[in-house]
Amino acid sequence: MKLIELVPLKKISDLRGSMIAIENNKDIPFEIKRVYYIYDTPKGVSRGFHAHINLIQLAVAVKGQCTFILDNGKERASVVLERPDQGLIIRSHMWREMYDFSDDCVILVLASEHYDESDYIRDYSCFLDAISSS
Ligand code: T46
Repeated sequence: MKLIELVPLKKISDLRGSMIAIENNKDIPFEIKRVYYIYDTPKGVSRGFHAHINLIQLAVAVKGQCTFILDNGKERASVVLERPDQGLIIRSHMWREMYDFSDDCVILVLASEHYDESDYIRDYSCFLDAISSS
């Protein structure tokens, strides 16, 4: 499985501008149960630093840009999200860190599950233990 899985999102453009529609199980490989967005991130702030046990998500920079680092315990890779027509799939058991948010950055996240704090692994050594025993 590739660390960085980018999904193209079909842009519908006409003289009035552009629109993107995302449908369950069609444009993305899961059913959307939750939507949230991250914005107004102050300069120099980083977010994430956790993995999920079950959750799958799609992250889209609908405005501005930020850098995601994904880490499967063996390799790390980074990607700059900067296009509203491209989504990043973040699978379960994938450590994520987010850096370098532009002032105008808005990250839209579509999630496969409702919010559940018990699904988070917020300690990197616990993450390594979890993947070595899975
Ligand atoms: C992820 C990355 C990309 C809620 O109450 N409901 C929610 O749906 C979410 C996502 C968060 N929260 C609460 C939990 C914390 O008290 O909001 C607070 C901030 O969450 P967190 O520190 O986990 O935020 P990030 O930006 O580090 O991580 C978030 C998501 O939590 C996470 O699943 O993959 O964005």
